[in-house]
Amino acid sequence: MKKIVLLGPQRVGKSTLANLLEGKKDVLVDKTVVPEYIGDVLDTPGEYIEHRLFFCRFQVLVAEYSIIGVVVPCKFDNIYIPPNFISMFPNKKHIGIITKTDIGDKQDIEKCRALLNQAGIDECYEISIYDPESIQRLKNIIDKYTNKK
Ligand SMILES: Nc1nc2c(ncn2[C@@H]2O[C@H](COP(=O)(O)OP(=O)(O)O)[C@@H](O)[C@H]2O)c(=O)[nH]1
Ligand SMILES: [Mg+2]
Repeated sequence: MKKIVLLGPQRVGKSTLANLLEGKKDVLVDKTVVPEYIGDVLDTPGEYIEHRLFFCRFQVLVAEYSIIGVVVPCKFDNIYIPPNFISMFPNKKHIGIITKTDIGDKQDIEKCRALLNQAGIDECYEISIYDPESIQRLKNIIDKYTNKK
């Protein structure tokens, strides 16, 4: 099994994170238009969670991955994730990833946690690309759940 699929709205930092998780720093990411396989990480376009049309496609894509990571940014205005969305994937480990914590405060993070909880995800991790320790912590969690280094 590969490690993790990153799923979340557009511009939340999925592609940047996918590269960092695979040890690739300073990669300039463009808008993701198709699913991209980056080592053991699968990076998906925002449309995969924003439009129901893509849900079935996503269900096929995740088959060979252990974890689904739902990514939301610390500060957001208008993000909708269907309630209990994650129940569509009963056999996967689910984690929430709150990005861009460098531009938010505790209240913003609580709002993210509430959004992720509503989507059916209890376990959440906070990261910022400017805080290498936060990325390492997330890497360790992913390795723990996949028994892979
Ligand atoms: N401040 C801040 N910006 C970030 C962080 N992670 C990503 N970004 C920026 O957010 C923008 C969108 O990132 P991208 O990885 O393309 O998002 P995606 O559409 O979800 O794949 C880019 O300008 C990134 O540099 C972070 O932790 N903090
Ligand atoms: Mg992207």
